[in-house]
Amino acid sequence: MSDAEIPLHTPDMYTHGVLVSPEGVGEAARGEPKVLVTMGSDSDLPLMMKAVDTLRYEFGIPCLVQINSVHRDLRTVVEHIDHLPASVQVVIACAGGAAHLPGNIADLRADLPVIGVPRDLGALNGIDALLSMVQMPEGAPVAVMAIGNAGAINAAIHAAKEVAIGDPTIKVRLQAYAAKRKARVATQNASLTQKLEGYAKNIE
Ligand code: RP5
Repeated sequence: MSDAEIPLHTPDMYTHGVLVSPEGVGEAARGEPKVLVTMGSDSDLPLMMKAVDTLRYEFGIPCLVQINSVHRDLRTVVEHIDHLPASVQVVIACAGGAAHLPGNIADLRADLPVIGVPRDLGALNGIDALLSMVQMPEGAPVAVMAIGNAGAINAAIHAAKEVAIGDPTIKVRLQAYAAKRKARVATQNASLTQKLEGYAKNIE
């Protein structure tokens, strides 16, 4: 399908979810969502924007962003997750505290891989969310990332790798992303002499 043929997103296309693509947000977005990025509260959004932006700008993958709270409105979560667009191939789910959202989705959707992002929140600073997600009993797996920002970005990369299994263009973008990371090491090595001289001056 060429870019011109990809339909513009219309507001009634998704229930309680917002499409985000490289072209824009909501009505300005294009394409079909390949990834669901969901979270327990919009207070998780600053963290999950790291995942949304990585999907959008690094890999050009449209995603559906949706709030799903298993402790405030479990029935709506079931409704949403049962009726995801058929184009969704992988779910990224973030929560803080006693974080049941990713595990619940893993049970509701036996057909979709679920990636969990523990939010660094509250008295235990994310350790509670990490353990709630990673200690899923047998049968409902959640691929759990690191607590916080690194976890959100890695969730997007991992989701892109899953989408790339059936889409060679995403494979190319993953390779370009890896090349950028390698270039950063080369740049650091190139400026190392200067930095070491700076440290030496401070000691003298
Ligand atoms: C979880 O409770 C959410 O995922 C969030 O991390 C946490 C706190 O939510 P708010 O009280 O900020 O809405 O369900």
